[in-house]
Amino acid sequence: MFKKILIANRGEVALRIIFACRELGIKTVAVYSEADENSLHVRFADEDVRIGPARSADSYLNVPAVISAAEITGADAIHPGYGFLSESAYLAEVCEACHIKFIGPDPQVIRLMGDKARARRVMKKAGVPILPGSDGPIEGEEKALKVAKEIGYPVIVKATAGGGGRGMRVVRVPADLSTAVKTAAREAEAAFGVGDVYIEKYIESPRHIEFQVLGDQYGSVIHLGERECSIQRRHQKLIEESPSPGFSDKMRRRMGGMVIDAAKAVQYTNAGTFEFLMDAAGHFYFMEANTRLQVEHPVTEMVTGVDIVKEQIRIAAGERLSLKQGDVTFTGHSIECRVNAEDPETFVPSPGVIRVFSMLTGPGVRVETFAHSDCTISPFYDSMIAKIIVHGRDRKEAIARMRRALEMAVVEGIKTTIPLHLRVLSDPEFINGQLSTSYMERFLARPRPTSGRLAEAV
Ligand code: MV4
Repeated sequence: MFKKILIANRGEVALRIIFACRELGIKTVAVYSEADENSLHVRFADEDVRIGPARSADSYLNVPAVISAAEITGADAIHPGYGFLSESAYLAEVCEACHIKFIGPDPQVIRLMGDKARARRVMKKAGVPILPGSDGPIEGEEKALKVAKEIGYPVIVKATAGGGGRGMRVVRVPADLSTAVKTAAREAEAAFGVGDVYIEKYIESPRHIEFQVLGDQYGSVIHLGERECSIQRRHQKLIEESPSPGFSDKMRRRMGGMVIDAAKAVQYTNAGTFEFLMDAAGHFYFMEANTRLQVEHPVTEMVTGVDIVKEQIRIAAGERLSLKQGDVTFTGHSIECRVNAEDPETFVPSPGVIRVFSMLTGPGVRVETFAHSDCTISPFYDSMIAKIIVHGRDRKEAIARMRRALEMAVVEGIKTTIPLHLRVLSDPEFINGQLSTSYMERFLARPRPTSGRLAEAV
């Protein structure tokens, strides 16, 4: 087992990784930027190294600085968390060269999944359903028109290097295809330095369902079920849950089995997430795979009882998976709300000093946060300040617990998205589990009371 792990991240996920290390008896090294000197991840790590100025590009994204910090402190592994360098095949390669274990999949697997067109081909070969589309990157206008005609409109043009919604264009008529391909390619070139795009059949208002997998270095792979992540706005997830409402055990076994085969086909190790789109008829199609720990991993932990971060560390250290597929059970229902430092009406970031911060827990309530009274929320980083995660015997109890926890949360000094969460959690459509990726857009477009008792109630 590792003696010392460097955590190449900040915020709540850095703390989450410190918790796991402490429980495993592993020493920790925090790295931090000038803006994070007084952060809790620095306070609770055994050692800390300042790696640069506030801007992420100069600190948390600086590979030489991160590697130097690991060398200086004698860390034998690096956990990248999520965001920042978590899906950098380059960091994983440099770690290999420096004999520091990168806690994540091998660089080749990270690189494969980073190329969405290649990942599509590999998944298809492994027997995972994919949407009809181009076999690889599109070469030329004629080819694009030919493929689109074959699969039928609407189609979606996506960047091979994309993900998270950047460099995407929906095309409904052939006349718009050429412009869409060009603008998507230009956007992709600017954002990722790779201008390749591919085409897929477009699904209207799909559900976003993802599967958590764990694979060890001996070829064993298990899945921990699905997460429903359809409640998002502009590709930022707001609420996630597990199980997905209306998802059957049969479906979980079927999709889970496919995901395991797919992970085995690419010799996947460590934690990973396979994302799918599900159409109204219940058909599902592979979208992309994320080669990192995800923000929403706690909902899976709550229903399975598996500590995903500890599993990641054990796997990277060369241990076998601590459980077999047959040992994985799914109990009750879990929901996560991401609390962001944003105006709940306009979503404009609301950095500043939190004067009073309190998030009471209680039965079936878990809070993951780096915030506390008198802490400063920096404008330099992601606006997520806390995750409230609940577990209940069923979805109804989970919703009631979440409402209670949100109602009793106190955050003074900055604006947060808590009022928005409370509105969603009392919406009959949400309560009935009528979810899709267009839910939030419709929800936000709906007229609502601006004053009076009803407005005060929500
Ligand atoms: C799609 C799609 C419909 N059809 N692909 C958005 C993020 C990127 N990773 C892929 N995305 C989508 N791909 C086809 N063929 C709809 C989306 C999409 C979406 C997906 C998941 C969660 C939220 C979304 C919001 C808008 C569009």
